[in-house]
Amino acid sequence: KAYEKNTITEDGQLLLKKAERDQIETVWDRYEAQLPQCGYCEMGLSCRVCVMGPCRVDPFGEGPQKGVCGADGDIIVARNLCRMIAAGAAAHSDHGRDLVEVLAEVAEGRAPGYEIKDMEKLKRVAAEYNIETEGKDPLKIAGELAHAMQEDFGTRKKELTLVKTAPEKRQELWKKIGVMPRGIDREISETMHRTHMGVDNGWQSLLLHGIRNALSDGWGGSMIATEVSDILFGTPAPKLTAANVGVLKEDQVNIVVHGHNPVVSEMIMLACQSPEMLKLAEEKGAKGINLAGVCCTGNELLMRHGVPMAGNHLVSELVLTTGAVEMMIVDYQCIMPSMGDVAACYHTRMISTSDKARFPGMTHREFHPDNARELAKELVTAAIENFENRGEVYIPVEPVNAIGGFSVETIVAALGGTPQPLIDAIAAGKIRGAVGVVGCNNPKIKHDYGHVTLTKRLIENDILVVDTGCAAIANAKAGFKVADAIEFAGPGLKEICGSLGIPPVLHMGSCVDNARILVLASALAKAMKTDISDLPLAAAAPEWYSEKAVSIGVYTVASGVYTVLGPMPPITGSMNVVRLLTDGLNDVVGAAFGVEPDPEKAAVLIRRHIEEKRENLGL
Ligand code: BF8
Ligand code: SF4
Repeated sequence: KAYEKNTITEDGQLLLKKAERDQIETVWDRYEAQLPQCGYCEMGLSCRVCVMGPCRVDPFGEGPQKGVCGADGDIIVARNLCRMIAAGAAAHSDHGRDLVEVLAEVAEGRAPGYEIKDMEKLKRVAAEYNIETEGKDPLKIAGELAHAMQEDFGTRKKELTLVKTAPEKRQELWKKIGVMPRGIDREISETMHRTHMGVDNGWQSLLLHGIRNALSDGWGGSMIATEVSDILFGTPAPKLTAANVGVLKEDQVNIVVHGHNPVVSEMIMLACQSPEMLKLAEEKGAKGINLAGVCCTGNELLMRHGVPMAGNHLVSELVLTTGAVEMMIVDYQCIMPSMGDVAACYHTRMISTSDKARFPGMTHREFHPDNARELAKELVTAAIENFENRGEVYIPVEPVNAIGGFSVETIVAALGGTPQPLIDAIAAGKIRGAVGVVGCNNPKIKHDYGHVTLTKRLIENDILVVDTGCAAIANAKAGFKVADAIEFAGPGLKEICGSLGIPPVLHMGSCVDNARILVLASALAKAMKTDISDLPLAAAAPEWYSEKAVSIGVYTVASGVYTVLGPMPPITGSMNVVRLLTDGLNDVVGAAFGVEPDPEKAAVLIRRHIEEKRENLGL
């Protein structure tokens, strides 16, 4: 087999060969076994919302045009899309809630090992919630903030608190069109209600609520997740790190964390650093304990501590085929249910940790704020003890260096305390604009090809790239995140990044950290006294797969940013929905979606868009 068709990465190709030798079934094998995938589902035209169905609408106009209840293609497509938004918003926001609960436990002194790491941020966020901070005990502030944030989740019948950090024009627009998010859980719940049979059967009104639901994620659940993570674990600052499977070490105990919430991975990291554990590792013949990440919990650790990254979503199974991983510890989201099966072929121990996420072939050890520190030590001890059970180890590549940790605070500090120098560089045309390249991997697109190709084309055309999620990992592996990567950039971007000593591609974190990109866009718009939709910005999700990505895409567009998707969402069964999302939304929120699986062509679409925005601004 030629694995060049599956992935552009060297480690991916070599490990796919190893997987074949070891008779490991991977995500690509299972994808092929599913082909051809259901055309009705691909177009969004199948419905199993109720048990009068399941129903399908014939896209060729010959068979049934309505489901048993009478829903037509427009209604079915819109309903399905809204349910994807709700699931994505729920995933991000429930992750945010878990952090808020830890913050509340810290305030009560019931979470040994967790603490307030960024006092300044605690005060700043508390001030957004109108909490008095002067002379107050930080734990008291933390408790009040946790409580106020919990209110944001519920039925406040007003507005989410952090929405007010958006530009004023944007907030007015959201009010005017009726999409101002009220409560995080409320919007998710209302989506489920509206999409029940016989409730909202206007495809436009459904999609408008879908927008409100997505905004409750971006400016609500995700933003809370990011802010509270910074408060508890520190606001990221640039740190040198490394990426690809070569970060695993043959002579050390390798522990890999996979999933999303730093609540677990931070405790594992602390346990790995304890002298007691290091001593035990040495006793067992290892040179040390090597912690590495996969996916977004990896991004959380990379951003704050420079913990290296073994790989992104599509190579998560392959990381195990190295035979070098003593233990993989997972929490939730994007963890393939096949992981336990793969691990069973090696000595790797698999541990699930969340009360809401179980997996076949894993041992379940539940983390809670009160037991996290002790349990982390116990697990790290077990991982060290597993070192002697290793079989053959295959780590076929050397890691690539990368710099991570570009929080908005850091970027603004690098610019000298205000976004003005960035605005000046954009105005002078040295930087044409900025683009967020975000999202997943998907076996429908050659692994990492979408991210890396698009990013390369953008930076060589003087467009600054900020990235998150699995896109950020792809770009780190491609070598775009070291200061020397300015060699890949056009002359203007090269000059600006060179003088600031930063890479042309800035790692802004995990997927909930797309909220950081919203904050940055908002800061630029405010400094230019305009709305986000006027700026030469765009976003892209070249290899997206998940419901979370649908929610992100929708809140990004609703925030005024043109967004180009790689894989086509399941909406082509309704030309009305397609037209609204790809064009009509321009008149509603000042931005719309594009869909273009070829990243070369996507780059052209984005460059055109950025030049158009520049022209409108008179630049
Ligand atoms: O939240 S980019 S594959 S790991 S969904 Fe998942 Fe997609 Fe990766 Fe992170 Ni985001
Ligand atoms: Fe069929 Fe309507 Fe039930 Fe959907 S809600 S399954 S279209 S009857």
